[in-house]
Amino acid sequence: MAVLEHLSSQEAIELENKYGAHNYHPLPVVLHKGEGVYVWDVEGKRYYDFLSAYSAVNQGHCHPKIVDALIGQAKTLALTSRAFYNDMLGRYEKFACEYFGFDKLLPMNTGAEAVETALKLCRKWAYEAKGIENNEAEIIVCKNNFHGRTTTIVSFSNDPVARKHFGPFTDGFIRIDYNNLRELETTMKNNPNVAGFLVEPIQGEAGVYVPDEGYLAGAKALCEKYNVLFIADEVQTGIARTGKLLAVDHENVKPDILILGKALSGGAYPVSAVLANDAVMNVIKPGNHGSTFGGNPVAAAVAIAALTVVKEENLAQNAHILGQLFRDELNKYIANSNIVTLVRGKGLLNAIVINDSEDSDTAWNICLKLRDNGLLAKPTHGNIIRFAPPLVMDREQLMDCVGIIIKTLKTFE
Ligand code: IF1
Repeated sequence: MAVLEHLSSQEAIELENKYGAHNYHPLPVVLHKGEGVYVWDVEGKRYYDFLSAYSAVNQGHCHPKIVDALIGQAKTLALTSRAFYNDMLGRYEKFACEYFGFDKLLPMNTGAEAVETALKLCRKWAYEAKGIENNEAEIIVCKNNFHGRTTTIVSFSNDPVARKHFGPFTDGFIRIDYNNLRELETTMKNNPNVAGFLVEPIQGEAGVYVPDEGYLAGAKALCEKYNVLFIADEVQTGIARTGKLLAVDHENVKPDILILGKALSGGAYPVSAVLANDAVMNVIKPGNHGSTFGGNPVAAAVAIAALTVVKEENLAQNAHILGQLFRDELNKYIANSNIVTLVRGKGLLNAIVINDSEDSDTAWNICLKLRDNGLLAKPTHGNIIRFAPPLVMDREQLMDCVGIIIKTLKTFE
């Protein structure tokens, strides 16, 4: 079979099965093309994408402005490494620093790399600015967190599937309950070696778990009180997804360290970043950290375009309005439903909880039926289905999707 020969869904799935490592269990649909809020499978069937590559494609599939930036820069200069300067990185750094309101940016590629970068930055700040004794720094994290898949990041996960047989693990993390300010304060008070608090403003993988109002602002105030860095992982919640540019903006919180990924590129390219002010970022010196691809000219051009689209198309406001509509419509249905217990979320990051045990396959079966009805979503943690469409959706399309979702749920009542 020639590599470029047309494949059926079945053939494509068999190839991945035979030659790919089995580190995923995808929904059986083979996608070939995307545009805006839609994707098409290899047989030409069209679907609404209600995952958006886990919120990487906030700007919609193949956004022409982002694709143009990608192609134009790829034809001019793709990679220099950081051994030399390039004429795109500084432009992008200035653009992003002004856009998010920070002094400096450190460019990486994937979300997990950016989280690792933030952890290293926090530790170095702890020893060189806060004055913690070498190797004693602790970083507080939350139960049921998801921050990526490196050995250090899985060290402080409590997901047995993500952790089992990947030890020995990295020390220096204290895990506390999410959404619990009292435990956060006790931990900081009892431990002078705490350097940072790493938190997702909404826990995505945990099932779109939204903390109480005031939690983020309260946590930030505690960080100030105990001279601890507030590290916001906005890899999934950032870039307009929750109805504001950043999810911390809902509580007017400014993180000491901001972690971005995914939609920073609109999904066109792996681009991640860590932002901080000088007092923190300046502890990093030449040789301390880096990446061959981080800050490459293509990434810089793509990120500028992707962030420009977010503002030009008012994606945060659209996510806010459509998200409210989505939850209102689903709540009307849920009032008389036996199969769905609740809908929760912010902006266009939402989830429904299916009324069945965590190990049941009901949510999976609902997703298969949604697929048949032309909408793609994926269960998380057994009985929860996440709904995160591209933010370029319009009201009519959203109502069409609500119709598909309710029609599908009805067949499971
Ligand atoms: C997978 C979830 C989403 C993230 C936060 C860092 C990263 C992620 C808050 C790492 C990545 C992903 C990765 C993806 C599944 C996914 C996910 F279901 F696990 F929770 F988005 F909802 N911080 N999230 O959510 O970024 O290194 O992947 O670029 O397949 O592992 P990455």
